[in-house]
Amino acid sequence: MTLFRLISCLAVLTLLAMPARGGEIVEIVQRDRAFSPAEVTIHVGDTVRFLNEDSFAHNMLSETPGFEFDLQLQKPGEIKEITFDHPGVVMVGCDIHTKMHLMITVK
Ligand SMILES: [Cu+2]
Repeated sequence: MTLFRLISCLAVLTLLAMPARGGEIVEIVQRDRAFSPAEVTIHVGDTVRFLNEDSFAHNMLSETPGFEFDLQLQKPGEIKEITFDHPGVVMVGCDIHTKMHLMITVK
């Protein structure tokens, strides 16, 4: 076995030994025109799941540069999800209720 192959094998083994990160689902509830919790820290690859417990619709969106999204109209009881694939701090709001604020830190 050449030294290069040995180093390659060691690199692969190191990657395999690293703890898996991401892939978790983190729940955020919308209730009384507010997010609960209003701040959350997640890992790259995690999914934030919004559950609308209000009796009216919401419309989650973010205008944070690099994290822009619009989850469209979310009816009562409806679930919307979004996965974050790179780190940063994301400010999320509601297009209908402009006082709703959520801060997501993606590590
Ligand atoms: Cu709303």
